[in-house]
Amino acid sequence: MSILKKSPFAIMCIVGLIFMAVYLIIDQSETSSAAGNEITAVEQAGYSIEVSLGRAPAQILKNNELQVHISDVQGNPVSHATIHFLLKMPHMFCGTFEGTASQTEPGAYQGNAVPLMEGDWEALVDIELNGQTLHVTHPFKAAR
Ligand SMILES: [Cu+2]
Repeated sequence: MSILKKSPFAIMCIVGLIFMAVYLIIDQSETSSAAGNEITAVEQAGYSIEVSLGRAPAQILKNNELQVHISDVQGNPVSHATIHFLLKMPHMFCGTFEGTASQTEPGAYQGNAVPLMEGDWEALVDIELNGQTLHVTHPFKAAR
C-alpha cells in the first residue's frame, strides 16, 4: 500500500479500471438479457412465415412497420392472407395495440405497429389463409 500512498496517479488508474470493469459488466448483462427477435421465422401448416418490425428495437409511440412474409414449401409467395395483430407486454396489464397488415406485394404484408412503453413486447399475429388461422408470436423490444 506504500506505493499507493506515494502515487495518487496509481490510485486514479485503479479507480478508472474499476469503473471501466463495472461499465463493461452492466453493458454485457443488458445485451445478453435481450429477449427480442429481429426476425421471427416459423414453419407452419406447410407455409414459411417471417415476422419483423422495421426497427430493432422498435420505437415507442411511433409507427413501426410490422412486416409479414409468407411463402409455401416451394418458396412461392402466398397472397390473399388476412392478417390481424395485437401488441402486448407479457405479464403486464398496460395498454395493448391492435392493427392489421395488408398486402403490399405478392406474399408481403405490412401494417403499422405502435408499442406504448419501453420494454419487452410480443406481437401476436393471426394469419387467415385458405380457411385456417395460423398464429405467430414475434417477441421484440421497444425503446425510446
Ligand atoms: Cu407495460
